[in-house]
Amino acid sequence: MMMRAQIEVIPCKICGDKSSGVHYGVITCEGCKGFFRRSQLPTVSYSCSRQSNCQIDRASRNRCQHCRLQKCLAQGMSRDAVKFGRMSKRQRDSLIAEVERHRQQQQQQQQVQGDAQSVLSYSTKARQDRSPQLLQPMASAYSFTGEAELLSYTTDVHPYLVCSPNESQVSGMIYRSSGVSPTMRSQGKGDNSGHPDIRGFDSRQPSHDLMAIHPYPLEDPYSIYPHSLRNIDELCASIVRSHRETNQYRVEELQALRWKLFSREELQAYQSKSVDEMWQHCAIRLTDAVQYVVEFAKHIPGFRMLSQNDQIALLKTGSMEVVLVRMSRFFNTENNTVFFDGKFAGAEIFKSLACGDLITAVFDFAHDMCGLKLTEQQIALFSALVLINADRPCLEDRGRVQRVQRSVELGLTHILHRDNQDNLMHKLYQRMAVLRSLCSLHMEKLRWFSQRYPLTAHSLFPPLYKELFASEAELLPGTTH
Ligand code: HC3
Repeated sequence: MMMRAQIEVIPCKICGDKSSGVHYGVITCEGCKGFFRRSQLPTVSYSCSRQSNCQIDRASRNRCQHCRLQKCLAQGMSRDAVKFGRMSKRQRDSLIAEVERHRQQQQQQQQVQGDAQSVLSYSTKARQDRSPQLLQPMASAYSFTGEAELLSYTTDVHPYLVCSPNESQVSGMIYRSSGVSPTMRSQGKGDNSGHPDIRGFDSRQPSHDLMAIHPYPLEDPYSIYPHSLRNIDELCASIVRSHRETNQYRVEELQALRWKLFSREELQAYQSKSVDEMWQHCAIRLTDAVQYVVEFAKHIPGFRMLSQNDQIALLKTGSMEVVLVRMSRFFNTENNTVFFDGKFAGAEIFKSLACGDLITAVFDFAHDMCGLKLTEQQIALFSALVLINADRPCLEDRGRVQRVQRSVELGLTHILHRDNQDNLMHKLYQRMAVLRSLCSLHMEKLRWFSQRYPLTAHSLFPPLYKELFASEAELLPGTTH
């Protein structure tokens, strides 16, 4: 078991102070451990007197309890984490690797002190070839240093979420956790150890061979998969696990918070923000949510077999859609509120975005999705299908995307059949069309905003946000109108 002293090379995930170990599932200092413990008392409620986006660091951490708690929650601190006790072997191994990386990073920093990390340039060529931010390590949405923000080790966060601060190359990040790159893997090289061999799926079901349940002869879409993933159950289990471990919040946690609503004053604070302030605030929140979707995508079996450009093309068009699917998990249909910034809020909180029709449509969609009463497994497979869509524009190898899409479709069909809900499939295809219309409305608003507030759009939105929506909204320097 790793000594506490070793973990302490990793700074507190909340304020950056010297950490003292894993507390409530996250590596924190003693101060933030004690703060979180106190914040969980039933009588405690915090509010922010500013815009709920206070900087939390060693010096400022005591200035705003509301924002400090938000950061604790966002990093995954949870009372439940204690109940899970020891980490799994896989998580311990990854924690050891993270400690080693931090140690190397400290050594590098001593050797090359002062080398500022520059934000990767957004040259047109770079943008066309790869999206420097999109598949970057899980950095804070607003990070301009290029420094990867290491994700905490909550006990239910899959180790692959650990990002190495040293890997600045997109390809390094995409393939890091598998240990092999797609070209090596398709030539039968490399081990498949990077692929979780998960039996967590409903073992009562006989393991279906793909061909056994598909009604018509089909080129085996698994031909691009490693031999370890040779049936539909493992495909589903892999996607469900990735979904579970890349959700910002557990449903049980949200249940416990469902009546924690913003006060009138807090709502006022949001509604008195200027349009560009609120857009910047939501852009950061949206980008945070997208980063979890990127991690989810990377562990959909077959996703990493696609070319990097195709992975980026699918994420650019599908990640916002998956955010909206996931939003239904933290939507309370009894009062039409959504969990946002640590409490539940109605559509009115977004008033200063000046996008009333978009917000109404998004809330209606969330409410409608709740009406389908999807299980977490169904949401997981549906999210994967939303992402792996061979009809998306600008794909290099549509056929390969089609093969992966088909296997995910089979997985979703398999799960719905198992749940005796075959009728849901066509409803989910209808929702996919609604998602596309929501995202084109979102792009329309973003074009309006970037013309009305060019400075904010070009220099105050998170780099990842600009990468995500750049092509359609001309948010990147060097793009011509
Ligand atoms: C979609 C949303 C922005 C994202 C908000 C998210 C998904 C962010 C992560 C939170 O954990 C949960 C959450 C709740 C509400 C979501 C917002 C509802 C409306 C708003 C807009 C449609 C997007 C605005 C972003 C913009 C306009 C800056 O691009």
